[in-house]
Amino acid sequence: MIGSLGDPGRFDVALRAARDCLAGASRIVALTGAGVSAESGIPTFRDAQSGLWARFDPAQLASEAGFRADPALVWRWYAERREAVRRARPNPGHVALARGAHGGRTPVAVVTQNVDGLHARAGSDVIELHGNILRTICLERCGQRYEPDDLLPAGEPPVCPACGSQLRPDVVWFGEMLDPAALLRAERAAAACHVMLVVGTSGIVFPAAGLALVAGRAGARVIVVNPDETELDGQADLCLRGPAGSVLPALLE
Ligand code: BV8
Ligand code: ZN
Repeated sequence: MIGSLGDPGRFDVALRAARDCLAGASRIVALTGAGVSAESGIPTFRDAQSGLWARFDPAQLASEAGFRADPALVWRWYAERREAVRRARPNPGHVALARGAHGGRTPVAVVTQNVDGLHARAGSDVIELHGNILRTICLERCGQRYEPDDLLPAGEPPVCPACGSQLRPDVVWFGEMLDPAALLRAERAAAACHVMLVVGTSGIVFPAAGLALVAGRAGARVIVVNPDETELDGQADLCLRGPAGSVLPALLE
């Protein structure tokens, strides 16, 4: 069933059906993507290519080969995105997920593809599949690492003070493995949940998008929240076509 905010009658029917799905659920997981942070002013991964970055392919910039080919360019791209993240605040969608379902009595476990840290800032218990853009590590993984508030050495990119290589953002680039422990926790949560909310993701990037399939195959009800169609709509029991910042509070309150 698809309910679109553009068709209030059908949307209300779909929203009520989604709330019925949640009524008996005690294990709820939210798989989120860039769309849940859009209303916090952070361009979605594909939108992030506006302006100066329009002529670059994100999958090319967000890769080790892309970084090694032009470290200064990729470092500046991440520096711009870090500034946007530091200015951003969690929006009502993040807050609704952090509050949980059933008046806050049932927690929602968040598995996110986002690297902006906003779910944690809203108070969610979150698995970050693709790392965190505000953390910095050594390109050669010598062990040198910087937390979000640590002062970084100068340079675009800075030189690693421990081994002389370069520093890079602590995110998972295309072609890189996800942290096996994080992925295993996410797979277990997806396989055990009663309902999976798939929020603000185009469902293009794997293995993250595959978690919706894991949930569905294990018998969970899958509810997509997105203003547009996604690659995961075919696996959903329900699609609520609207922005996370207004749909999630209505769904979870
Ligand atoms: C892996 C961190 C394998 C970096 C990210 C060729 C070579 C190598 C790998 C591959 C290959 N071909 C395919 C692959 C697999 C690849 C992949 O999936 N590629 C895609 C493009 C096909 N995956 C990988 O490479 C992964 N690693 O497979 O390793 C391996 C195996 C063995 C040994 C070694 C390696 C790693 C993937 C992680 C990449 N890193 N991020 C950074 O951020 O800079 S991915 C990045 O893009 C995001 O984190 C996110 O995951 C993804 C963007 O997707 P979305 O979040 O969905 O965002 P998008 O913009 O697409 O959509 C936004 C949605 O929001 C839209 O639907 C929109 O409608 C909606 N929306 C808008 N407004 C709102 C809204 N929704 C709700 N409310 C609103 N208001
Ligand atoms: Zn180093």
